[in-house]
Amino acid sequence: MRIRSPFGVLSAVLLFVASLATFAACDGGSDDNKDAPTTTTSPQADASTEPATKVPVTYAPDDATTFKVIAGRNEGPLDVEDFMPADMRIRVGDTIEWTAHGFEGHTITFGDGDDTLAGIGPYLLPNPDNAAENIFNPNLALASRKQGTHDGTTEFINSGFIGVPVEAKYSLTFAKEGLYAYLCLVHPFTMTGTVTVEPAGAQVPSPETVSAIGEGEFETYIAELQAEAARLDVPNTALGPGETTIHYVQVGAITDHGQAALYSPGAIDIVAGDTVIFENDDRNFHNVIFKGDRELPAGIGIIVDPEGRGLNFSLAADSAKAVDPPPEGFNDQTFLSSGSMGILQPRLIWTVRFDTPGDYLYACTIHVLGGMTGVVRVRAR
Ligand SMILES: [Cu+2]
Repeated sequence: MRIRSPFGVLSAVLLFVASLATFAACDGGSDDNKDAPTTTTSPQADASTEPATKVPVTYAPDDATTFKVIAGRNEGPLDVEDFMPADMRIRVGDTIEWTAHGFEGHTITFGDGDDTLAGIGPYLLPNPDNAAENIFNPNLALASRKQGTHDGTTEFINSGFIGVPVEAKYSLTFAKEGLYAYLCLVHPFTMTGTVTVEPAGAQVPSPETVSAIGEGEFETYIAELQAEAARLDVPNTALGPGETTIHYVQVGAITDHGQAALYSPGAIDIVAGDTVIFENDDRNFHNVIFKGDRELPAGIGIIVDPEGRGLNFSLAADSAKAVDPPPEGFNDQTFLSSGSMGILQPRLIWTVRFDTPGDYLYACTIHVLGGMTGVVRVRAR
């Protein structure tokens, strides 16, 4: 889902259904092809933890061990949204500690496929304390009652949102052999993983090897995002009516492992009378808000659970409501909003004509934490 739109509980439900399908597909099997393994220094290299880069494989000590997995990490506007490594092999009594930090929260969620997750309900609910907001369903956003140990039953275990606005860790100890599928409820399209729990004493890669693989994957995935951001950060224009030009701005960018909270190109120089077409055709949702002479409206608020089950987030309904059509005499002092853009959002494309010279600053209120801003500089014809 990414953080869901304040509009469209229906959209959220549809997306939620999609996420359930993703989970079901991954449940009980690790057919999720991550990067193909490359060479390792050991002929016994473990095929279930596939290194993205060359990593020396050593093996875990016999006693109960903690393994660290990266559950999403960002560098500025580039957000890797994946479990690194995604597929783990451990032994009964071992613990996995996930570390999450990004500009969208993550969850580590184990369940019983469709049945348990279907019980969560819709992604978004009206905020009972503030009619101007939606909040995430607490079943999704907050930690489940059951924590600490996965005992092999199919009970729902959820970390709740972690990793935003600050880095957070989450641990589970595995008490029973088996293959356990899990996912991030916020990013089910990229964040799925498996934990294979073998008998105590089995030979599995060491925590150092696991961490090296995870760090290597992070570097690979960041490089992919950098390359995609660079590819998009070039002027993209077409002939418009009369002597004018149409300028395309890509809203957000994705790879198979994450997203870039960027407008591409972030700054454009145009001539009065030109048109800008903003487009977001990906799975994340964004908006384009010209704040004009106002403060940028609040996008997301943080709600601390009074029962200590973590953080929830509110979404200001106003923040992403489209101003349609753009007001007469639109200039750089006028508030104007695309509303929410993306697949399953009210629009993929938003077209704005700029007739008045000025510097038009804009931002995405969903990704202010990622610094998602842009500018259209309009000079006289
Ligand atoms: Cu955004």
